[in-house]
Amino acid sequence: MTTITLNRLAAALMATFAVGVQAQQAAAPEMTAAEVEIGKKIYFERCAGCHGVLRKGATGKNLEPHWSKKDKDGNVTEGGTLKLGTNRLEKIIGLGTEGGMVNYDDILTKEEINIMARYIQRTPDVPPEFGLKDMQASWKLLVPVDQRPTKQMNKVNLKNIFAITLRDAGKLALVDGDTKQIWKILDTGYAVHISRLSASGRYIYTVGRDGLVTLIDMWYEEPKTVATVKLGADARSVDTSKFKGFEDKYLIGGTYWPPQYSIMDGQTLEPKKIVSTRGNTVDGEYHPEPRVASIVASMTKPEWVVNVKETGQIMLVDYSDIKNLKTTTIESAKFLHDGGWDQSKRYFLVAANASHKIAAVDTKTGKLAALVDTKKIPHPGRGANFVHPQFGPVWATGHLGDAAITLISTPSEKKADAKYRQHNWKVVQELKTGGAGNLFVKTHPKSTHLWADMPMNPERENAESVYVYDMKDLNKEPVKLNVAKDSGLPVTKALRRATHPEYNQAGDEVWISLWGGKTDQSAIVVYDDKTLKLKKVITDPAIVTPTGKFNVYNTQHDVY
Ligand code: DHE
Repeated sequence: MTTITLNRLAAALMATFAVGVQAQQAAAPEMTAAEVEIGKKIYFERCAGCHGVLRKGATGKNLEPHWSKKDKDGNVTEGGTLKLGTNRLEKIIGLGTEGGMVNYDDILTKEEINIMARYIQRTPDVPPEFGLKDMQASWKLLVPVDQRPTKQMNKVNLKNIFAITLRDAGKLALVDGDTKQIWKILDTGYAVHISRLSASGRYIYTVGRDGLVTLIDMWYEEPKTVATVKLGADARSVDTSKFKGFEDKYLIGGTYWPPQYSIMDGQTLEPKKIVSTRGNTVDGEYHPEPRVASIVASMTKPEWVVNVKETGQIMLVDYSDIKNLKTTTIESAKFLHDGGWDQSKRYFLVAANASHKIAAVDTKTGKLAALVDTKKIPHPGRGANFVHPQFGPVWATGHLGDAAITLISTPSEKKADAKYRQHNWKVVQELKTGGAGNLFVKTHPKSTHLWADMPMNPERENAESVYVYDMKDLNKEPVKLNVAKDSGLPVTKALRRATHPEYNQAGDEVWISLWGGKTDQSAIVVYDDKTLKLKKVITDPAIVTPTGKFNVYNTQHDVY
């Protein structure tokens, strides 16, 4: 289906609002139809992720034209975009803010910034809904299961393959971790976001921001896309069924728009079910756009943990009978984003980022285990687990809005760890970093190092570097590695953000993406984890804007 059906849906929706919207648009600065189209496209590609399609705000501020914030006496303290006006909005978009909004003056032209400053003073455009029939119409089974290889047809060590997001190319690079050679580059969705592995380790599932899921089979001589399906208009997360007896059976995908999750066949992507996440926030307000953020598959029950951003509700979705779906809904805190398992894989810890909290859910009891206050805007990626010399098992998160890595004590059922129980769910230490703007922390059970990036820091020196902490002595100053300099690549106008440390299967190398401008040369920079010495720079004209990297073994087994 059907651009025609989609357009019909969109037209019907737009007609309903047309009269009211026209009256409200009258207050906004004039725009030509072509400028509105440019605004719509840039808003979707660059802004909707943080501010929401309906612009109600999440990690980013509310951007509705008539929104206002009042103090307890009813005085307006902040106004909507109409109150801010074109000049002020141009400055915010161009230069960014101290609140964490990045500057766009090196990404958008002056004209585009002006268009966006006017566009966001208009009433938000509402994209069409996307139901099961739409999803079924988008589904392409390129190779049926019975026509696929019955055994691995190549000699590659699949466990050490890295699936690397080539963000602005809309492609995925599969790089052989043993030889450091590019194995294959495949087309995926627009601004592809994350990749996850099937329980068997044979299939890679990749999701683009445009909602396109790509299923890649690594058993061929060369990896091949065997199915694709659209989840909706805007998506960030997928995971598979990993519980015993359900390996590779199902895939779940979460969308930002429409706000819902979808269940598919794990080997063909045939759409099976869609469930809406619209509903009430933990504060009791109805929200029309509660987006699905991180999703993770439990290995102790046939369940997925589905984190709903705007409502702050964590859903445990039981997939043992998808016709009669049972869901446990756990109240936590608003604006859930990314997260990972603790060491025991019983607790899932997720950032409620704009609430400055980490929520921990106990997947054994199906209850909230803790809500832990952190510094400003925690952003763990999947976090990092290790044994603290003084406090025992801890899980670490960095922050977008603060120069700190928070270490939270996590429960352990081991007898020897009983002495640490008094600390469980408390912040036991905060490590200082070189500045705010951290996105990902990472370690490995075989390593004594904790790696942290800060690609969103406004200073070039920081954004292009990573910090490495010695977990045996956390009071020691961390080692700062300037990844951009180490790469030996020429300096460019755009920042070359060093991001997303990822270990190889053996846990003795760390791969960092050097994420340059779309037309600049980027690279993957590999360090020896023990010596912290540069080991290899993987660069090629095809390595365009590399960001997330997913080592097959570590992703399959949640090693971090
Ligand atoms: Fe991500 C994970 C959402 C911007 C790289 N990102 C996630 C997850 C969510 C999310 C919900 C968790 C998925 C899961 O585990 O199921 N990301 C968003 C956004 O809404 C946001 C802030 C804005 C947007 O418009 O998308 C955003 N993310 C980015 C980037 O700009 C990054 C740095 C570069 C890129 O590739 O787009 C980026 N996000 C990542 C990566 C992960 C991720 C690499 C997976 C981390 C992991 O180790 O699992």
